[in-house]
Amino acid sequence: LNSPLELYTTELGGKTGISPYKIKVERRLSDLLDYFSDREASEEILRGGEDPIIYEVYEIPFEPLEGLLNVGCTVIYPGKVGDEYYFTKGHFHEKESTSEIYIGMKGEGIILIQDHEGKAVNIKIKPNVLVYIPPGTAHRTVNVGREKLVFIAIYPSDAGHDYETVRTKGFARVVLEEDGKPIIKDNPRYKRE
Ligand code: S6P
Ligand code: ZN
Repeated sequence: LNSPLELYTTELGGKTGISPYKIKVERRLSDLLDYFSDREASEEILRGGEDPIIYEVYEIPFEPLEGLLNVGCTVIYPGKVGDEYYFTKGHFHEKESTSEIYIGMKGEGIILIQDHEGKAVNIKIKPNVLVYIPPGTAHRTVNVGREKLVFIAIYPSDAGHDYETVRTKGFARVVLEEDGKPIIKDNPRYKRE
């Protein structure tokens, strides 16, 4: 990890969105089996001997400490499982008071944002758009384009990530391809609290 007392710079752009970075995380279809709506479609792809990369995250993280900011760059590949576009798992922050900033770099996507009651909004992300994600909300990013979706995230290093709520309850909305275009629908499988 970088020392939080030392200044650093990283260059924006290129394949990894930031360079240099410290940590690379890779998420493949097999990591996301509980997340995509069409489980049968997921298993079909895996049975075919493929386990495609869905997204990568390149990070410059600090230890969890109030006042420190982590930077991460997410690269979501273009693609679908059944009719559903590739997306990130999505999460709430464990520390409920923490917010986050996303900055679009490449490609186009939709951020699904919802609170614990399931009140949901969706917002476009693309180059030169900055999105403020308020505290207490789960966020998932969906790549609805034909190229990779690349965006930078800046968030408190002590935010913590609660993946379990989204894994078990799902998101209130899904983004599907219909007639070659993305449409946002209520998720029939969403388990309201
Ligand atoms: C972290 C921030 C992003 C995500 C990344 C991957 O707070 O929201 O860096 O970690 O987009 O998504 P996920 O849901 O797998 O962490
Ligand atoms: Zn987050």
